[in-house]
Amino acid sequence: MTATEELIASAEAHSAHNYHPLPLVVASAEGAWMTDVEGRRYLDMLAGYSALNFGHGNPRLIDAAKKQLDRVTLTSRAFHHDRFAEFCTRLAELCGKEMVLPMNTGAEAVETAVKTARKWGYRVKGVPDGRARIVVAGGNFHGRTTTVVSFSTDPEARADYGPYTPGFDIVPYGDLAALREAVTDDTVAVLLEPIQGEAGVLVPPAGYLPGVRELTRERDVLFIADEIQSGLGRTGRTFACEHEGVVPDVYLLGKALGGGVVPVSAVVADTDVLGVFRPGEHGSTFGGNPLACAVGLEVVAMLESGEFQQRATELGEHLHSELHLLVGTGKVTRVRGRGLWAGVDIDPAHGTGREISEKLMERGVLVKDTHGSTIRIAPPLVISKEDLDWGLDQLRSVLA
Ligand code: IF1
Repeated sequence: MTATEELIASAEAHSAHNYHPLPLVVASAEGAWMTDVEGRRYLDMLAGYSALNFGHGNPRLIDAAKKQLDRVTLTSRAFHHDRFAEFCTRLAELCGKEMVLPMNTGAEAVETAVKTARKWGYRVKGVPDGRARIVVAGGNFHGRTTTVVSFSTDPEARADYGPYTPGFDIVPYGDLAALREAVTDDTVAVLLEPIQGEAGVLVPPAGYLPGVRELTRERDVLFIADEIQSGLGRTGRTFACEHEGVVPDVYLLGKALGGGVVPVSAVVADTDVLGVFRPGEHGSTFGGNPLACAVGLEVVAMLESGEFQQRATELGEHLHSELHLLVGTGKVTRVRGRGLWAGVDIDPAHGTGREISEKLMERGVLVKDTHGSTIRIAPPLVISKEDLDWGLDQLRSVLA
């Protein structure tokens, strides 16, 4: 057996089979490239589902982490630490909001938002106790906790995990009329991904997000934007909502906020919303820890310059124009997305998304399939134009 085969067999014997990874074993990585245990190199066109927007081993982020490792890594929120205030202040500023509630994973940020919206509904909006409802979209992906999968429409993510948490109404994504119908006096929030990731990088019709903004304002309902995957530079802007000139009441951030180094997530909103919490009512052992704040602060500093958003815009235009040429040849049936983020529907004659991903892997390019014959392309924003072109060459070869 090769080292790869041995490590995969051992992983399969001793870990739950809740994933089906591509058959390579990564040993190291730098920038947009990963190296496996056999010394083969791969271009990373997934970037940890956008957790690695700034690339593997980004020197600024590694440096920030190393410096903090030598000082203090964890205090718990029982004590203040000296990286907390600056992280929260600068992140709030980046979002144009007043307050941050730091957590660790994306799912925890979503859970926190659900609690925030319900508490806000009872304490501020005046919804009768126990009646708060949250409207979400079909095809959503917001995480894997029991409450979050309660409002998933994906049987794979949801089945067998009941009893489910009540209080959610599901409407078709992109359908403003359906949303208007679903909102009642008991609705406390509308929770949406501004671009749906797992659904295949689905961009809603123009005018949808502004329509949601207008409706939620009219009906005194919080607009919660899950920017955990779409945010922090991926689409060419700091937030995907910006493309439509929309400012939600609540931003949910995760993935890239931890710089690909540590899990860092956050709920960001104004004081009239996040001010509902009192000591003891919500929290986390690791949320806002010194290492997380040090890395998160460096991420915020990197985004303040706008250089990564600019890169995503320029390289994104290139990526999408190249992919659209493939639509012209009929090998690709549809391309969706924004910035350095694309959902590519391959003509099923070329195989499933998984088969395409395996063929790309053999050529040294790593992507992730989603439903059917769709692959997702989301390289680190630091990828060079040459590497991006090389990756696209490999896709063309696989489809040749
Ligand atoms: C897995 C997808 C990506 C997310 C949005 C919250 C979370 C996610 C918009 C939860 C997480 C992940 C998790 C990963 C696969 C993945 C994914 F295919 F399922 F949709 F990225 F494309 N909101 N997305 O996309 O964040 O708790 O994981 O930190 O294997 O579950 P988390």
